[in-house]
Amino acid sequence: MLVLAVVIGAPAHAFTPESSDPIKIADNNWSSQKVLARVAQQLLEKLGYQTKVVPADSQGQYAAMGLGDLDLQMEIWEGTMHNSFMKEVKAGRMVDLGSHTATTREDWWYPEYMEEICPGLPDWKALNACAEKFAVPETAPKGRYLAGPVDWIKHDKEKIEALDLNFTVVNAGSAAALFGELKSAYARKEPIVLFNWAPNWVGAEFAGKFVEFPEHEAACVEDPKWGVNPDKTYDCGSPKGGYLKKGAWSGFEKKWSCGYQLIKNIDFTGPMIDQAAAFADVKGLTHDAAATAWIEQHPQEIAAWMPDCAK
Ligand code: TMO
Repeated sequence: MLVLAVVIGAPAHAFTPESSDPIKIADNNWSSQKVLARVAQQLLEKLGYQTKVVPADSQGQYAAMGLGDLDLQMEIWEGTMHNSFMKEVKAGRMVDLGSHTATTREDWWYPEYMEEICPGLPDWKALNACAEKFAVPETAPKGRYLAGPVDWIKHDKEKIEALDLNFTVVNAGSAAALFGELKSAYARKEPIVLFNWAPNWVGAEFAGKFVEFPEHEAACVEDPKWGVNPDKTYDCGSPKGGYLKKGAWSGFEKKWSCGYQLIKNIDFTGPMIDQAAAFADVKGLTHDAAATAWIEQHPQEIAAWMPDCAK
C-alpha cells in the first residue's frame, strides 16, 4: 500500500497514521452535523487515516462513544446533549475536545408574521392567549408545538406542564419534515411555532424569532423550587449562547494522536456552520459534496487547523 501510494504520488508529508483502524465518526440527523462530520472525515483522510461515517442516535451515541463503538462527534449541542455527554466525560470514557467559536440556541421559534397574529410575542406569556390559533385538528383546542424527531430530547412536555402552556407536542419525523411544514406555513402566513436552532440555514431563509422563556439556569432543570413554578423543573427556556463542543472516545488520543491534534484544532464559527448546512439544505448538494465544497472554500482555515505532526 505504501509503495503504491508513492508510485501514484502521495502527499509529500512524512506522516504515517499510528493505526490503520478506521476512525468511526458519528452521523446524526441534521445537516450541519452531517457536513461537519464529513469535513472531519475528509481532513482525517488527507492525513492518511481510514474513516467510517456511522449513523447514530443523538442520545445513545454517547454511551456508544464511551465504549469505543464510536470515536468522534463534531457537534455536541449544550441544549440537547449536555447531560448524556457529561455523564461519559465524568466517568472518564469520553474526552471533551473543546468548544467551537460558534455558540448555540435550540428552542421554540416562530416566523415574524406571528407577531401580528399573536401580539406580545416573543414573550412566552403571550402564547396561551393565542393557543387556539396554533391548533391543528389533532391538538385542538390546544395549540400545536411542532418539535423535532424524538431522539432530540428537549423536555418540551415538562416545559409545557411547568409553564402551564395550552399546547401539545407533535414530533416531526425528520429535520426535512420539520422545515417542510415551516415552508408551507410561511408561504400562506399560517400560524406555526416549531423547534429551531442556531447556527442553522433556516434563519437566513425565513424571518423569525425564538420565543423568550424565563432565562435558563442550571437550577431550573435541577431544583423544582427555582423559577415561576415552585413545584416543577423545566420552567425556563434552553440556554442562550450554549456551547457547541467536539468530543471523542477516551482512547482516541493514544490510538490516532495526530488526528486528535487535528480535531482539537478544528473550530467553526456560527456563520461557517450556517454555510455548511446551507450547501446541503439550500443548494441541494449531498452531504459529502457539501463537505468537499466547504473545504475548497476555506483553504486558510484548513491550513491553520492542520497540526504540526502532519506537516
Ligand atoms: C440538535 N439540534 C441541532 C438539531 O438541535
